[in-house]
Amino acid sequence: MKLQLYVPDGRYDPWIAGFAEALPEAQCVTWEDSRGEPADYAVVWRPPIDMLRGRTDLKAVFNLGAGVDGILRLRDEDPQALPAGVPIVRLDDAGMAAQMAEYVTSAVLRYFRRLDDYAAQAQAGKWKFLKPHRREDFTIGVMGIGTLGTHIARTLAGFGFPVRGWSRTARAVEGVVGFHGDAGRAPFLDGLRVLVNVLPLTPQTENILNGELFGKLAQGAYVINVARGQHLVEADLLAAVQAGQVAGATLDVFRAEPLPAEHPFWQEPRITITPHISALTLREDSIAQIAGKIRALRAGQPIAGVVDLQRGY
Ligand code: OXD
Repeated sequence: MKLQLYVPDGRYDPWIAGFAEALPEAQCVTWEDSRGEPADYAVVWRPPIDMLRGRTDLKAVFNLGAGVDGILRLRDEDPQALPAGVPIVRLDDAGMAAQMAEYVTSAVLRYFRRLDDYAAQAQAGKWKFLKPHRREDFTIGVMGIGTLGTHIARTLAGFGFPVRGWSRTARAVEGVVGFHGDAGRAPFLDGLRVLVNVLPLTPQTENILNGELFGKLAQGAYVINVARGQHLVEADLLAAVQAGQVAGATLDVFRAEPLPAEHPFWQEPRITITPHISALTLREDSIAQIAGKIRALRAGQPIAGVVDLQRGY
């Protein structure tokens, strides 16, 4: 059995060592060293356009992340870029849900407890009480109730916040008020104090965080984007922050990464920037999950995380 790997940073050694341990029966090769050779499985993150085209030798393509846009968007460049009939499998959770819940919760609590305001006061040597927000007025909306979004919504509900969830189709999560589809979008957004985006990136969700949406949130709402930069119309967010409609934002993802030095977000103190770290791919967990799925496939068993190519996630 042959596994062909592609990671954009070219740091293959730990992946090869990990698969050698988790799946000793497999020969693990890099795409660069085995271009043109058949393999049984590809394990990739943001593969190059010519890696998967026509690859009917593959039994499955494993994506080293939760979001599969880096693979599916190859079709925009070349409609034949993906091999017909070969399943694409995303990581489900693999340690990411807990990391994302930590990240989002810390951003929410920082805003809820006014810690940025206190930090600014401390800089100015000012000791001053600020009126606290009321938890019961602090409705948080999570857009995207998949594995990661469900964990985030449950974690926030565990702090006693009123939490709403929005998804394409109806999803029931205990302690979370569910909305779905186009009809559910306006009531979901109405008056939210915090909006958290964890949606998959698809043509339907691109640019979904825009001025029109910000206008439906409560005045002075807070925006957290941990999904993809292409969800956000950056100029609209900047305008909404400058107009006070949005109080601030914590952004982990951007249209261009690394965020260019001249980007206006760097100059806006109400926007907190992190370099796409909200949920790192944990190598050991990912290798264990992929090895388990390969064994299941070889035993003819079903696996979770197979991407619906029409739906786009
Ligand atoms: C992912 C990511 O999709 O890291 O998993 O962005």
